[in-house]
Amino acid sequence: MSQKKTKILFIKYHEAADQQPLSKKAAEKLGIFPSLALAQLAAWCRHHGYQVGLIDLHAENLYPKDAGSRVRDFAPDIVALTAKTLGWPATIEIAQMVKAEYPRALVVVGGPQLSIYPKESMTWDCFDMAVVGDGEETMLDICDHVESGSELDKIPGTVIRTKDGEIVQNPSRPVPKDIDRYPMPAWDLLPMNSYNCLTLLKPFATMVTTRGCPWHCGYCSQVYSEKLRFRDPILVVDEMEFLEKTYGVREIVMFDETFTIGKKRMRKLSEEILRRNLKVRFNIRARVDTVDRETLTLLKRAGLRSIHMGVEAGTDRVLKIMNKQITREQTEKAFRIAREVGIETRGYFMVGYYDATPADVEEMIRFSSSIGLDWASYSVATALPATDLYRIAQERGYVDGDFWRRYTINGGGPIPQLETETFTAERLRQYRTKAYMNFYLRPDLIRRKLSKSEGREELMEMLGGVTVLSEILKSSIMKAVPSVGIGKWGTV
Ligand code: B12
Repeated sequence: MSQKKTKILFIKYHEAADQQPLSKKAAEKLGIFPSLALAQLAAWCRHHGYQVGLIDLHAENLYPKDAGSRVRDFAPDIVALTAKTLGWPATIEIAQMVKAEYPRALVVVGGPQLSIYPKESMTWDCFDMAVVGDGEETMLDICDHVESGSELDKIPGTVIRTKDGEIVQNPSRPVPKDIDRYPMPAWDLLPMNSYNCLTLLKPFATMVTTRGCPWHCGYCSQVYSEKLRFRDPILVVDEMEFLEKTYGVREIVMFDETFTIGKKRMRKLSEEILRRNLKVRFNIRARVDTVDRETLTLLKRAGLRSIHMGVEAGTDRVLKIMNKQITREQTEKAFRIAREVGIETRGYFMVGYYDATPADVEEMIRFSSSIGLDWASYSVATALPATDLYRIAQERGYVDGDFWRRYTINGGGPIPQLETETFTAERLRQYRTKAYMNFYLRPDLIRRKLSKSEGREELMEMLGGVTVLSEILKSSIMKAVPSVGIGKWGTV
């Protein structure tokens, strides 16, 4: 394909910009990950002949003010940004920098935040266009319009500001069924050696092999189609092989909310990894009701290093309130199997869901130490937008009206803690500290970790974990964020 003249610069915000006040060192240990959204969109645009560049502010430890000359040097026609709700203020800052440094670029923004508050987000005039939902087809359409110099006001899937300043949302696009059409992320544009996470073998990469989620957990931001779509396992293994051979990647984080859907798919994937004799290890997130001994045994043989599952609560009553659709018994069984198969395990728990009692929280703390986990993460429930939790919190007055809408329009604001009749913010913080202490200061766990540690790397991991944990517990912020979906991946 001949090269087109339109140039697109993708810029990833500095995730630490809106994170809790941890030291730079601790924040880096918690994780600096590639932006799959931007790398994937860059690959797709390049595949269609467009010239692309990518700046990962987080990985390069730059803030928008440091990136002006890079933008001017690249001279983009389009600057493409991504935003999660918590990354919204950081995204605005980049867009404002671009408008100041290189005003002729069209600033396009997409991501979960735009699917929730598309019109409100566009009240910020540093953005020229917002994209709702899956981005590939819409982004390509925008590039084609820019390339041909056509009017940009009627592109499906976008929100625009008209010449009279009116914000108009165009009709949406159908959810793409075949995600195999999209090339793998433009790994060559990413600073692969700058990504970091305490618990991962380096260098590492991340992948997402499915899109959509059919479950409706009450705390999860429902920003995607519930229709599940899968990448062909052979293409997944192609990418794993590429990452191992090209970048020496030692571990891949499979960021799918539920990696283990489809026994046949799991079998095909594992057998293909084994057939190609890949050495790269991987870790996955799963629901406890989607794992079985046969699948985990195969995945383990194929290189599965650890499995993360959302447990969230210690009582079936609270699980029901969360609409998690699992039971304590299923949780015990899933972790027992994982342990017996020899896979490292991590559980995610939530403190302070509405209608949970102190007895429920105490039971969660006890339960989390009783199921043989190697790692546990405890978050204080946060009512993110587009969740049932947020709807209920608004109805009951736990948050002040549509907080996130105001946050969007104001460009940020202190994240509200979910204080209920039962729990003050301080009480929740105490419970979270208690949970961490109770879990990690158990002599049996320390003994088990020391005896299992395969060498220096794992010991360093543990020591690093202690440093980060002590900073988190000292910080006044409870950092939230429920064990998103199936289980959080360990920000806290
Ligand atoms: C990987 C991941 C992370 C990684 C991020 C790595 C990185 N550097 O990007 C880490 C672990 C750091 C992380 C952190 C958090 N995450 Co997160 N994360 C995910 C996860 C599992 C996958 C994201 C991904 O890569 N998907 C694959 C790509 C290809 O899809 P995508 O990002 O959606 O992009 C597509 C479209 O959105 C769109 N698009 C996106 N950007 C753009 C830009 C343009 C220009 C265009 C045109 C289109 C477009 O096109 C893309 C391709 O179709 C999602 C859930 C999910 N299944 O997507 C949650 C999710 C995005 N995270 C979520 C949350 C809540 C968080 C945290 C707040 C959790 C915490 N404990 O702190 C933090 C926020 C950090 C921050 N400050 O931003 C929520 C966001 C909800 C919201 N309202 O914003 C999600 C949706 C989970 C959920 N359902 O609740 N997360």
